Amino acid sequence: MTPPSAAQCIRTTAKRVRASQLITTKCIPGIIHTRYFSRLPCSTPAPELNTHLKNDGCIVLTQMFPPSQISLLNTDFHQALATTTPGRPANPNKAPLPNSLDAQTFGKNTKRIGNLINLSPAFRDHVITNPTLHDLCSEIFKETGDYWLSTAQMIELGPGSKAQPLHADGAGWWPFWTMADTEKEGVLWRPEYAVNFLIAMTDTTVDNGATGVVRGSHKIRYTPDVLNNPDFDAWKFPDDRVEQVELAAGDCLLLGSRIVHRGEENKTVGEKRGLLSCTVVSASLTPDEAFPLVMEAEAREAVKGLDERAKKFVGLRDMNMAIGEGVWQDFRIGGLKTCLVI
Ligand SMILES: O=C(O)CCC(=O)C(=O)O
Ligand SMILES: [Fe+2]
Repeated sequence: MTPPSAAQCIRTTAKRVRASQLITTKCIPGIIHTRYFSRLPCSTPAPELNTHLKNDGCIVLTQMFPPSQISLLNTDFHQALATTTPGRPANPNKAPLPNSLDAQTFGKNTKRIGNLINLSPAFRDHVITNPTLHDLCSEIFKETGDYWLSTAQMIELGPGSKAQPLHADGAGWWPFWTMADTEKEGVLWRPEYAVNFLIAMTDTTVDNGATGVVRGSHKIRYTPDVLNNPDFDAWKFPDDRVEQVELAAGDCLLLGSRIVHRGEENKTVGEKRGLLSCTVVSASLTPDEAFPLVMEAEAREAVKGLDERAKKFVGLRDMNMAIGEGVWQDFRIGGLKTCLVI
């Protein structure tokens, strides 16, 4: 199938928003949203973690980050959040969404910041180097090749913010809408191309807005006519199908590209729920943030001391794909590694 044109992509996004508007976010009293998906320690072998991710659409990695690293990250993030306006996307250059959807999507009292590569030394030292993240991504993306960071955003969900519209994160890239479902040895084969590591910076609870997930929604089959369907309703689920996944600070809820989910309502009076979202995509796709171009002198100097995986993760190395000659290549002798001197 021909990939959609830019105009089609824009229309798709608009439809996504329209569909999201139809979702009921009313809370039904008495329903307890505390069932759990697989909760596995980071010492679990990556192939096993990946099997759970494929089967369930998401998993919890327990204590992926120790308290000392969470504390350093929070110190950096709080400083940046102090001067951030709530109810806006992480990219301050973005125009507001149509029909005043900003508050509904980004949370009326929720702050989001991107540009963490420049804003946070702890993010550079401890997140882009995290061994579990890399071991698992190597396994998840091995069907297509290398992977890189698309965007990292700190989300501080403030009291009074309502639930987000239900959505699947992979929908930001064309394979979500157009990739055919293929059977391989009797099993549905869909190479994963985008995942979101939602890392808890505070404990997340049912009351303060722990992420809600729709069990089984990663198996929805989207038909090609979805691109032309103004009544798209695949993400409309009643509230009792949305299970909140509580996390302790340092845990990570890892979402596959197709699982339907949302940030939930923060019903507390004064608690802020902190979640660091790191979206990782196949290197065959374009990331949200242009890390190699936006890295300022301090960040550039700091990443020089990081390992090769971390450098590749933020676009400072040539990318190899399972099929084809590679992407993001430097054809000069030695490639990006030699020519960038980073
Ligand atoms: O805040 C959350 O719990 C989830 C956020 C999210 O799903 C998103 O922004 O894509
Ligand atoms: Fe999401």
